[in-house]
Amino acid sequence: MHPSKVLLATLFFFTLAPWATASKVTYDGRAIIIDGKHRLLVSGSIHYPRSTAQMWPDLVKKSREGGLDAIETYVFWDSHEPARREYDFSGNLDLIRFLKTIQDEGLYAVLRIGPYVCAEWNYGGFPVWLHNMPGVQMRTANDVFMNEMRNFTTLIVNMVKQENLFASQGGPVILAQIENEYGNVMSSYGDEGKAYIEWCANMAQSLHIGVPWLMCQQSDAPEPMINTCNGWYCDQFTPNRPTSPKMWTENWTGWFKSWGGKDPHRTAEDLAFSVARFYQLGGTFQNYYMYHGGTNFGRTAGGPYITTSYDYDAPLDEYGNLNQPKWGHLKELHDVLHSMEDTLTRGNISSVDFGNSVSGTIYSTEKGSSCFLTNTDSRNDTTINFQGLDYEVPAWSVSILPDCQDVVYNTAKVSAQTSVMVKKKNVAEDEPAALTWSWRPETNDKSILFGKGEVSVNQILDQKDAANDLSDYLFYMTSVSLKEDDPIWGDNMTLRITGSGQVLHVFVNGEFIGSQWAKYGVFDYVFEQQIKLNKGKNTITLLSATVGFANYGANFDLTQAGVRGPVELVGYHDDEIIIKDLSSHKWSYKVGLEGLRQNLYSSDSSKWQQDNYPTNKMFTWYKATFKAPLGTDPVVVDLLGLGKGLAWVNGNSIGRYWPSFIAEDGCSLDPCDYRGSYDNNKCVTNCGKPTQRWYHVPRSFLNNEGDNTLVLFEEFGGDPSSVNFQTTAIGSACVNAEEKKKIELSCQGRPISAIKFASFGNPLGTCGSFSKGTCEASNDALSIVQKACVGQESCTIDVSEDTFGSTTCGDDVIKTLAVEAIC
Ligand SMILES: *[C@@H]1O[C@H](CO)[C@@H](O)[C@H](O)[C@H]1NC(C)=O
Ligand SMILES: *[C@@H]1O[C@H](CO)[C@@H](O)[C@H](O)[C@H]1NC(C)=O
Ligand SMILES: *[C@@H]1O[C@H](CO)[C@@H](O)[C@H](O)[C@H]1NC(C)=O
Ligand SMILES: *[C@@H]1O[C@H](CO)[C@@H](O)[C@H](O)[C@H]1NC(C)=O
Ligand SMILES: CC(=O)N[C@H]1CO[C@H](CO)[C@@H](O)[C@@H]1O
Repeated sequence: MHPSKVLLATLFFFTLAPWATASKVTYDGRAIIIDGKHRLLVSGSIHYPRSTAQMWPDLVKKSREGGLDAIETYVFWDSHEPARREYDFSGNLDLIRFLKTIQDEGLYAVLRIGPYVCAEWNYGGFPVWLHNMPGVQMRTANDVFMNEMRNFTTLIVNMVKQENLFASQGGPVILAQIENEYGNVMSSYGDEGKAYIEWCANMAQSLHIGVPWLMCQQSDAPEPMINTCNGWYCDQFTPNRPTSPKMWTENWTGWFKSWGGKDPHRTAEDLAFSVARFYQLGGTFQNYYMYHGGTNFGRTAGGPYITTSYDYDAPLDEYGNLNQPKWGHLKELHDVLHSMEDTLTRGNISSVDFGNSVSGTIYSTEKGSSCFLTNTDSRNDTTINFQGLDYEVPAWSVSILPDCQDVVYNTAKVSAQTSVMVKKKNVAEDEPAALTWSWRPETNDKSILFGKGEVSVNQILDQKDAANDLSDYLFYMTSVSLKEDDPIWGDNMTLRITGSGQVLHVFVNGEFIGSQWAKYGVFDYVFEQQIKLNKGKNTITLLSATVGFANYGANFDLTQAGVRGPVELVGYHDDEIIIKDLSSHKWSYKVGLEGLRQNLYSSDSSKWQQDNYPTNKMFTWYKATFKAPLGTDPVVVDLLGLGKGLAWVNGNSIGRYWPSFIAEDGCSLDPCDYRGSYDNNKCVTNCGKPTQRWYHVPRSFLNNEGDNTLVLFEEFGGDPSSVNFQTTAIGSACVNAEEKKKIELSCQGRPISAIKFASFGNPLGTCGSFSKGTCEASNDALSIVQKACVGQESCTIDVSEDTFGSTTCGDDVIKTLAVEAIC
């Protein structure tokens, strides 16, 4: 088409679309019905603030190409309303732009407003000012809370309505959600909880959005809310009314990571098994949580202790690259399921039990039948006879037979490519090998350590109350006067802080005496250290650093953050223990840090020192300029050598960093076995290595021409000398597929440069270590694959004797093709 015609066609489409295509979304006991058609829908979660607006089109496009029908997102109240009635919908908080990106790609959207969202997001998405409103009680029948929740929910609904984005207006939003997993915690709220959930339902209904509302994990969801399932597996789930379809709003594609935690990994085989099984047993809508996890920029990570990376082992990795083979294996499954949409959403269902954990399900309509065969045994492969034919059903797998004869897909047989991602320096030749650093201490003003705060009360405060979430850092300061005849006086005196904060740094009379932080899920530690006090007045200063507020559990919002106390002096007198409790002394509070107040991360202050920078020095700011890595591949910064702190690139926060936190033990040496029930402790990796070493720097944060600035606030002390920027991209691609499959090899937009290995027969090994088996095809597989692929961005190969010639393997061997391609 002529370019001007493309433009005309595009204009035509966008002008007409909003009012030309209003859709009616309803449901019955089988499925969501859109414009009279029963739909089998596959959805995936992408949280817009966990990437950048510049990344959205590519993420949504890759989602559509992966076979998704819909994108699901939460709405993040604390980010949108950082101060009461002050709103932010700019940059990656532009919800409307995100929904329009979904619409432009032709996908549906599921809008989970919450506004409580959990999501490993700071404070579950609640703004901390809400916690500080007088009389508020969260998530229960409380007027202050309900008024704020209605106010925000209405605001969001009105914004979406104004842009005609509900399906009833011709927009992409087919479903919305109010509250979130309340059923899990409701019993803790008693009758008030029941009244609250009724109120939620009525409030949502009163907003007249013209599409159905969902409530996930809410077994008593009031009519007409649809109750849905969240979990690793939802095949056994039944909605609370026969008139509601079986829907799965959160199918965990992997898991999140905590500081000190291991890297979670859910295999493509097991994830596909859980999805196929759900659709086999009558499910018609499922959502991947997450399809793209992304990054917790700024201070958005919840927890406490959720890492900055929210990769989630999702089908699209943190940077937006395809996570292969997961993405491709699921795409094939989605394509097969969609081809059976009519039969699965309308057909009569019957089931067959073959014994030995093998069962079948047959869906039939007047037009034909589709079948599933499942083996839920976690060890034994089984062969069964079904309608006169023998079928081998591997352990822990589902076979799909769209015509009830040919197995088109088996969840345990992966023919999608495995991609090996590599990091490269990709810098211009004239770039120096190491960055040049300038630095400055956090503050030269020691007065802060001597008790000069902003407010004082005779009690130890929750950090949320005292700092209102304006910073991770809060100083708690008090003084204690001792006379020589004080019974506690002596050489053997300790300062004991029980129920400590997440991270605690302690100063006595302005001198640092020690730090401690929660490790491996144990948040209630006791800090105790010998101290020397002066006669007369002494100051005790505690610097507490939070690493995300709690986001889950009954009354999670009341979990105290920061120093909890008691704070005590412990002394000994004539072998007797004497305890002086300082908890109700006058405590003075100051929100830190000075460098944050001065915007050191963005301003061009002249106070940076150019001389030799210090290493392993607490509370130090570092700054360096750098050139953006060449090309367009995603960029990461390697922060190995540093302790803990905050990082900014050109004034944009890339999150908290903590490479010195080593992931705990507990990785198995055995290869990961997809068979058997998954949970987040299975198939973990990265034990004994930094929990997170690389941090995402979105391309849109960088200037391609000229200089960029990296600023670090180092809290623990570290050495920035080896900090460097790298790009991350696919390095090689492997397939290992059975015959009769058509496989595709792709270097994701760059040419395949070489084929390192190819063999058709019974090759051995895994990606990176393939070797020839005992039998092989007569033609040279390597040169066939080279001819088809080298120089191409992608190539397709028919895995058959037609392509590779006959083999000496014998009929009882299932022949496979193994290929390793270099990108
Ligand atoms: C939200 O509250 C403000 C007052 O704080 C009010 O002006 C506004 O109309 C309310 N919005 C809705 C949708 O109720
Ligand atoms: C399901 O079975 C009933 C009873 O045999 C039949 O009337 C109906 O047409 C069937 N439905 C479909 C979609 O084939
Ligand atoms: C597998 O088959 C064997 C032999 O029939 C049986 O004893 C065993 O319980 C089955 N299941 C597992 C998980 O091994
Ligand atoms: C302090 O005194 C206690 C009680 O007598 C004793 O157990 C402890 O070892 C002493 N510590 C030091 C460092 O002297
Ligand atoms: C009950 C439960 O485990 N809920 C979790 C569901 O998954 C989300 C996302 O990972 C978590 O935030 C919830 O805690």
